[in-house]
Amino acid sequence: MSMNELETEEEIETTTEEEIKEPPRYKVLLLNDDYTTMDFVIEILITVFRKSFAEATKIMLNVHKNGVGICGVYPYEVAETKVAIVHATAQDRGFPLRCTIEKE
Ligand code: TYC
Repeated sequence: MSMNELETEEEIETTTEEEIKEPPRYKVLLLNDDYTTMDFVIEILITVFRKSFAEATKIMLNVHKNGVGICGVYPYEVAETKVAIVHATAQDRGFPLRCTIEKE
């Protein structure tokens, strides 16, 4: 192999770093309000965020108490899709439930 076919050590390191870099992840944050029922929030956490009933109850009560809480962490498009499903479902049922995403 001739010298110009060889990658320099620096090139090899750069390539490797790019290959192992994980895609950025986004937290989906659920916001408290005074009108959405606790049962509906639990239903959303089970169906959209795949939580168990016990975990969904814990998350809902934490948001109720502290104003905001994490439902899950996902790649950007998955997080955005879940937010859109929550907003569409809440609007359909007449609840003002809101959630948002935040880069991890
Ligand atoms: N605070 C609401 C109530 O008392 C319950 C609730 C919890 C609403 C979490 C939104 O993200 C939320 N009915």
